[in-house]
Amino acid sequence: MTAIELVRGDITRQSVDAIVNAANSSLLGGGGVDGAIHRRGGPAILEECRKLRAALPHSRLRSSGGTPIGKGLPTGQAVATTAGELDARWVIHTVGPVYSQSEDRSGLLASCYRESLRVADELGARTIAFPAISTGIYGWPIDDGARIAVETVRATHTSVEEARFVLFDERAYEAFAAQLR
Ligand code: AR6
Repeated sequence: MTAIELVRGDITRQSVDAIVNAANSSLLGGGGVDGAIHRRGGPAILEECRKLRAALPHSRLRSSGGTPIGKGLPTGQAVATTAGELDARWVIHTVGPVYSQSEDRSGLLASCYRESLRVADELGARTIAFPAISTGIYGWPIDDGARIAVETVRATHTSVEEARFVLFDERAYEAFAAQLR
């Protein structure tokens, strides 16, 4: 069984086998966790992201601004790159769904956690650090985001021994702690 741990802090400071990035379909970087990971991890991560992206099929998705993203990783999927200068072996990039009040996208959010663990298993990672995917720029309410995160990791069969949720602020930490109680 996977042990679940909660840490309040910065995910780029974690020492684990794999750090999960809350990326976007372009895999070319962004703000939030994504920006922090590329900043601290250095250019090797972006270089591998570009190569992975080139091998992806063209996506019909558009960015939130309406621009076609071209080649892209579909929402809910995950891919791995080097962790560059981070204290980890891999970064697993996953694309969370943008929160919608009119459409239930919770299956896609659960898929991010499940697919990240599947990729971690393929790599042989034993420890993994997750951010609260989609709960920042993508607008997912933190209590619901925490519920989906904890339920999905608990329900996923994996060889990962420790899953650490790294929460940036007290509010997010409390939301996850409530799910573990
Ligand atoms: N360590 C841990 N958690 C963090 C950190 C950090 N260094 N920085 C922010 N958080 P977000 P999303 C928290 O916005 O909602 C990017 O532009 C934050 O408080 O990083 O999935 C991508 O390129 C929040 O609770 O990811 C995409 O375009 C959580 O991490 C888009 O943002 C996730 O916030 C993805 O949006």
